[in-house]
Amino acid sequence: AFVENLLKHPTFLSNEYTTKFIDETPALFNFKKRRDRGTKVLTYIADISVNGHPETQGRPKPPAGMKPPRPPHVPAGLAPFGTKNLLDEKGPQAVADWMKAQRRLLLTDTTMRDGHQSLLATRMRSIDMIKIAPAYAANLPQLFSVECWGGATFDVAYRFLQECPWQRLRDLRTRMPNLLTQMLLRASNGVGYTNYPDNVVQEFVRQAAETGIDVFRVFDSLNWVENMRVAMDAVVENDRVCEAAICYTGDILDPDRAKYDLKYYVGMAKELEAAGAHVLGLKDMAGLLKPSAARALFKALKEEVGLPIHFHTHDTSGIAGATVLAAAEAGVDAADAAMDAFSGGTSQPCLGSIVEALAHSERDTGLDIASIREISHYWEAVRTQYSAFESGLQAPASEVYLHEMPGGQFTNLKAQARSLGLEERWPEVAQAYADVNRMFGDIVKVTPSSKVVGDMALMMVSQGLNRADVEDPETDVAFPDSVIDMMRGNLGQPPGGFPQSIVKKVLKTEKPNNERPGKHLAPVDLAAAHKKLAEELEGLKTDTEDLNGYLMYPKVFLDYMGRHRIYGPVRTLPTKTFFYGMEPGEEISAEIDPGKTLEIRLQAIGETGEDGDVKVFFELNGQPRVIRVPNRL
Ligand code: BTN
Ligand code: 3PY
Ligand code: ZN
Repeated sequence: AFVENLLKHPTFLSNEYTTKFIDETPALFNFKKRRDRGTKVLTYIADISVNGHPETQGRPKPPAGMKPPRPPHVPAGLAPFGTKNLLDEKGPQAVADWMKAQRRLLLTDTTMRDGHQSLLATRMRSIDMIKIAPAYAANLPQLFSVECWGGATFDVAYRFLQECPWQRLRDLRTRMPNLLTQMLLRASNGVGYTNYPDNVVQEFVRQAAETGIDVFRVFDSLNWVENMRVAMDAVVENDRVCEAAICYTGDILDPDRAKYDLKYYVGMAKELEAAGAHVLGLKDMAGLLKPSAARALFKALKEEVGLPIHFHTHDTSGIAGATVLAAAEAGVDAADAAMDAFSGGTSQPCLGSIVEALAHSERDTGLDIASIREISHYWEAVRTQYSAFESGLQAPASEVYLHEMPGGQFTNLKAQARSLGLEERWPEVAQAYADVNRMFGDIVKVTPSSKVVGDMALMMVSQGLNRADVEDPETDVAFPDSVIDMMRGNLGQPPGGFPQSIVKKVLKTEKPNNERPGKHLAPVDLAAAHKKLAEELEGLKTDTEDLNGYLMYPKVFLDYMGRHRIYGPVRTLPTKTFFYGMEPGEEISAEIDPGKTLEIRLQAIGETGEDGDVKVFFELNGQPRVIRVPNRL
């Protein structure tokens, strides 16, 4: 019973697990008088300094004496002509044509999205991105794009980092005016884990385009083109680059995996071309594409499809660099890589090494390696601050070819297995994951379908069930909610549908919906939703960015706003302060508005009083301030 409850707990289901004091203590929101932003930020620092941050407690600490990351100096406003200028001047089709005309291999830097999503549980804060953005603009104008938004970053920003994802995008946009910004969009699942009504997806794309996204990589977690059209059409309608992605799974070289063969991929590519994509994405989310398979696949795609092709992979196996080079040889137009300090393992292959490997060759990237070293040096210092979120994965893992887990899920599922006491039995989890995949008919596994397979695998291992037990009509199996939801058809249909036998076993007599889920979801009345949001926030003014956050994640957004009222603009704090508070005698500054900086000095932390409160003594811009916070330790 314990395991089943845990498996169904929403926090567990969202793949995130932490103790969140605030969310569980509504009394904290009963503030009467309004307090200024300085006081709010001091309250946050005082609380963390006394009680610690719930997410870093008991986790590895950054080294004592760690210096704040120092971005390289670049002349203000330097932004040589780049891909974004091309988009603004000539539109998305011109960008696609230009891609195809390049001899060099174009590169996308994923550090600000998939890099930290895959290595640091998506915990990188905006301030660490914003500070380096001008160096990208000034020194790497030859990049195809900077992937910096979407995927899990949206949800994690509100939920765990106490910051607004839209503001992050706006800040990056202004500091990289010459570079294409790129996001990952889960088609009808938006940046969430379930299908949304069509007009919610459309409104989200409209807002993302307005706030600053140029390239939308759109994918469906079951490779169902039917389920991608609404998102794709919205991107095209907003005059942004529509990169429609095929998710790669299986192995085209393996005759036993004939479901996903070369013909399958070429067929889907043609469907996406016909559906209006400007660019074809090949999204190898687990890093399964082997070098010789890449040669065959990209050769065929280049011959059969007119679109430029953009390759995304993960280095979980350790061999992704070779695959990128093979793809380059076969004529792929663009590839993803992460800056050196955020590359390798479950992240993307190493950007600097790809640049070096191709230098003086036909596909020379034209990127300046000295600038890459300088920027990666900065990222190295950034990464040090987040040691609490490192997964501890020490070496490449050929095991990925067995389980086929996406980069972002691998370490996450390992951590979940650990928290269920299954750490020693990881090989069984890996095998169960592979077995569940076959039982579900061999499906694409990527957010959210990967989570469904992961939930099922953990359930089976913890309950000692194997595939035969699950499939046996005589055994009663309590399936995780996510499995029931997927078999109902709420994530859409995989190629060929789900096997009848498993659908029957999961749904019993209930009939699944085999049509596009969005077809049956009533549109949301946006004006009414905005009114409801205003009521929830007692009249606080919100804009359409807020509304879009609320539409994706009502509770996550409202909780964020509740904490924002108490703690104010904590996104402006240095990362060390955000996660560890301050020491007596320490001084920091936080720019809460352009030109308005708080100079904060923590003088002393008092004893805990009779009432359980602690007085924390600060100087704020030279003025003494005392903040009381409860001692919860
Ligand atoms: C979260 O992880 O819940 C978001 C960050 C805000 C957490 C604050 S820190 C001060 C207070 N104490 C807690 O245990 N949570 C909140
Ligand atoms: C996401 O959906 O967040 C992914 O990174 C899928 O690979
Ligand atoms: Zn990825």
